[in-house]
Amino acid sequence: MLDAFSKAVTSADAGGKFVGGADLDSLKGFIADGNKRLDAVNFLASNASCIVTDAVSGIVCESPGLIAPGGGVYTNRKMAACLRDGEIVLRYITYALLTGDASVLNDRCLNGLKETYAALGVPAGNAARAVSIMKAAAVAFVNNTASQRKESVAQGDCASLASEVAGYFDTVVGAIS
Ligand SMILES: CCC1=C(C)/C(=C/C2=NC(=C\c3[nH]c(/C=C4\NC(=O)[C@H](C)[C@H]4CC)c(C)c3CCC(=O)O)/C(CCC(=O)O)=C2C)NC1=O
Repeated sequence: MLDAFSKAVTSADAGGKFVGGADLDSLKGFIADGNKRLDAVNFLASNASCIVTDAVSGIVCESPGLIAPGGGVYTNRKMAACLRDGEIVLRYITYALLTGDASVLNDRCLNGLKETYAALGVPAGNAARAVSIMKAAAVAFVNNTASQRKESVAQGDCASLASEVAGYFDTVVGAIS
């Protein structure tokens, strides 16, 4: 597992260099924005079931064949597996957001997922679409613009955290597409 700090050490050591300059500046920024980051993680974690169920019902609305016989979430067992996968992906994304590093997401969640989906006949396009709906919701939660679920928190600029989290969702889409 690599986080923003250990990554700076690993890359400095690889070059036999001290940690300094731009590396330290980016870690300073990481700490300065720490409370915002923790709030963002908390907003996503505490709204996880809302984010996931909304995305899965979204793909079913868009592609009703998913719940017809033979469809990707036809039968309760498959629907449950799909909702669970959404929760798993979101959980690993919150780990990445917490640490500022996608390696745990890549190593423990995405590694081999495309092949697993192909082997089981999970429709990759619909799965990617669900992830992008979750992305839109997550960005709204991080920016605290989710209209029905505003958090009372000091207002601040969370644009860079929002684009960071968006990037993790893009990583997931890229890995399963
Ligand atoms: C380490 C982290 C981890 C991941 C990432 C994971 C994913 C994962 N998703 C699976 C299945 C599945 N995943 C889905 C998901 C979907 N079907 C759709 O049509 C939708 C597009 C989509 C939801 C958005 C479904 C339906 C299955 C069951 C497929 C089947 O058994 O026929 C399976 C096969 C085993 C099982 O059914 O539990 C794995 C391993 N498991 C893990 O432990």
